[in-house]
Amino acid sequence: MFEKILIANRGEIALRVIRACQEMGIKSVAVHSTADTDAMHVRMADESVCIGPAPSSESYLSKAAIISACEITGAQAVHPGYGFLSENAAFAQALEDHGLTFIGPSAEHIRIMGDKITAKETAKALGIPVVPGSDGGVADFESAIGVAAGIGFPVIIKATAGGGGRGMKVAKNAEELEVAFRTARSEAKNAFGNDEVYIEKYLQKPRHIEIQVFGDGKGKAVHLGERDCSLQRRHQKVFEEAPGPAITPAMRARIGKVCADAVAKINYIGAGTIEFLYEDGEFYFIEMNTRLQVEHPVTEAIFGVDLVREQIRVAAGLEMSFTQDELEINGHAIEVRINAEKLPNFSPCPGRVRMFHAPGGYGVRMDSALYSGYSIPPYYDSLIGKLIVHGRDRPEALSRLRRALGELVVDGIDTTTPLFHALLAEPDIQSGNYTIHWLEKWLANQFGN
Ligand code: MV4
Repeated sequence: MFEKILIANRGEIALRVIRACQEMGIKSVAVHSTADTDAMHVRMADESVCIGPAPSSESYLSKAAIISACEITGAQAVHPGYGFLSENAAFAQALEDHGLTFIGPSAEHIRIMGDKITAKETAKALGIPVVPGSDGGVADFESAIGVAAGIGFPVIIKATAGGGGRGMKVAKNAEELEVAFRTARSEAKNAFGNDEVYIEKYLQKPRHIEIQVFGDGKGKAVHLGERDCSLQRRHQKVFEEAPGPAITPAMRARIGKVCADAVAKINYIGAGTIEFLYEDGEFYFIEMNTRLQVEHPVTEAIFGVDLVREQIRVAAGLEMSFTQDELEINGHAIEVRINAEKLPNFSPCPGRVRMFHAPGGYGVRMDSALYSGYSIPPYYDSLIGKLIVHGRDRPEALSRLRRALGELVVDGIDTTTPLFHALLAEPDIQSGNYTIHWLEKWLANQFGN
């Protein structure tokens, strides 16, 4: 096992990894920018290294600075958290070249899944159901029309180098396709320096369902069910739950096995998430994330598994500490993202937190790096906490969430907390009746924006 791990991240996820290290008897090294000298992850780690100025491009994204910090401190492995360098194949490779372990999948697997066309081809070849569409990139409008004729309108044009919803265009007919195709290509060129696009059948009312997978890198893999992350605003998740309200045990077992078998076959190591659109009883692969996700705690809650501990174990060459047969769902979990943002426009709201009080009690977990008196710097994303509740069933989780939100105090700045009080009053949220479009429509009705 590693003696010392460096955490190449900040905020709540850095704390999450430090806590796993502490429980495993592993020393932790925090890295931080000059804007984060007073950050909680620096205080909580055994050691810390300043790796650069406030902009993440010169600190949390600096491969050289992080590798130097490993050399200075003697850290043998790096946990990247999510965001920053977590899905950077060159970083995973650079660590390996320096004799360090990247706690995550191989550089090759990161690269494959980072290119959306290659990811889809790989998924398809591994037996994962994909959205009907073009075989690879579509070079000209004539080919685009040909693809649309085959699958039928509406279609969606996506940038190969895109992801997370950037560079997508929907076309309902041939005229719209002509404009959409040209715009999508030029926007992709501008945004990603790569104008390759592909085409898919546009699903009109799907849910976003993602399957948590975990591999040992030696041909064994399991799935840990799904999360329903359909409640998003501008491709940012705000509310996630497991199990998915629309997913039956039979559907879970079927798609879960397909996903576990697929990642086993490629000797995938560590945590991964296979994202699907789910409509009318069918799953359609869209992307795979080769990292630990923000919403991993809802899976941890219902399966009773510490995913970060397992990531560290397999990275060190140990076995996973469970088999598929031992994994059983217990109850229902919900996570809400507490962001330093002012409603109704979700404008970032950094600043000094006069008072912070985390909710507690049975079935409540608050992952946050806040403390009373802390000043949230303006340079990084606005997530300041994740409130995760676990109950015996969905109604109990919802009641517990309402109760826990009532205990949360973040004084001095605005947060997204009022949004969740309002959502909990909605019959569709209470019944689990929502798709990927529900939240944006609801927000437009509430605030007319
Ligand atoms: C789609 C789609 C409908 N049909 N693909 C958006 C983010 C990116 N990961 C995939 N996205 C979508 N792909 C087809 N063929 C609708 C979306 C989409 C979406 C997906 C998940 C969660 C929220 C979303 C909001 C708008 C559009």
